[in-house]
Amino acid sequence: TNKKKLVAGNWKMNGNVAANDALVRALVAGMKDAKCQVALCVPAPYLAQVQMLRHGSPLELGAQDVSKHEQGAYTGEHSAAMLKEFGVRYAIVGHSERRQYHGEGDQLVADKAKAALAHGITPIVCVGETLEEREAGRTEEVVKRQLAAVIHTNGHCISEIVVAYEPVWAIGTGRTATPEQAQQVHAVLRAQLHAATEHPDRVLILYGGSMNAANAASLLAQPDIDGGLIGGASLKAPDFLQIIAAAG
Ligand code: 3PY
Repeated sequence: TNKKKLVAGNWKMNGNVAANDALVRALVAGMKDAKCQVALCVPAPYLAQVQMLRHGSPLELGAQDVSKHEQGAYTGEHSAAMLKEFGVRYAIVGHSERRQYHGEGDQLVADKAKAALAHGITPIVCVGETLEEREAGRTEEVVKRQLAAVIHTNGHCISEIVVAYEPVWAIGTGRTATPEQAQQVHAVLRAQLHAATEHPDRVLILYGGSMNAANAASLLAQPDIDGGLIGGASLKAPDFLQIIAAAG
């Protein structure tokens, strides 16, 4: 497809005011000729800082999570409306680290996506199988179940989401799915979107899981890989800029 790709950095729980300043300035300066869309999903305490640093640049701002609730007694949570006040355009939902370490299930992830959409924030919905599930031949079943919950809860709004396929065994492990392995799953997800919306081609399907400067081009060359969700490599300006260039 010829739509603009999206390269989104996921800083996870990394950064500090000084390092963020240097990194974002280098990115803003280095991505002047970028042809793809670029976003940074930063820890909530740094949203205001990065919003200021990106001012006037096409760099978009993202959060790493969002509450399913509108407001109220939910200590530690932040709402989509709050994120919106800081210029947030994207929010990751259902990253495997949240599914694993914070017990988030498919329905909660779907509800978070809905809360984001209700405030004009694009949810980046993460799906992906564990190594055990892959070895048991259950990859398709798992990712389809995860996406089905989001489709069911969000109805016709589904063409407004971004999907990220992140095989759990490739996250932070340095192991990457081969371009063929990734494409295979992306095609499954695309077919599932086809059945759910008249505009399946609007939905960007990103690959995530140890995508880096060396492997980005071959992954991004696959027909159903519309961009990347980048962990560690998004913390280093030269690496992240190389991935942006590869998404040209
Ligand atoms: C990774 O690249 O490992 C990620 O989890 C990106 O979200």
